Amino acid sequence: MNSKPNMSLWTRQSLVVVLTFATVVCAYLPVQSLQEDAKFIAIEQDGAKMWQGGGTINLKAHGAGPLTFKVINTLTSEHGFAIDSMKVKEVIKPGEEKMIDVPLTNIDKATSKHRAYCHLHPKHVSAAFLVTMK
Ligand SMILES: [Cu+2]
Repeated sequence: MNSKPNMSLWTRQSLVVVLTFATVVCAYLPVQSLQEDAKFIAIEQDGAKMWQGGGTINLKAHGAGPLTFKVINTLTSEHGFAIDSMKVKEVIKPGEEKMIDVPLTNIDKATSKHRAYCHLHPKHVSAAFLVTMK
């Protein structure tokens, strides 16, 4: 007789724990599964070294967190990775794979066209990409 209400109390408490856990998992999962907003790879094509990648990033769908770029240098010497309109300037070592976070406040909202280029070697081909608000 006594064990029945105790049992249901325990069930309810464990349900609360499970639901809390599920909520926490759901809150963090999209951030983790969405690894990067754009990927850039330094490659050599037809004798020209270039940053390849980009695409279109939708800031409205992205939400409030920083943009995350995955930057990979497949070449045998270091290359610069700079985006003036996002206050990004990094040097990527040969073979290095780097995640770069850009706070939304660093992004120039006056333009939707952005350009990732190598500031170490001006001749290297840049990658153009778009950031939209819709
Ligand atoms: Cu370079």
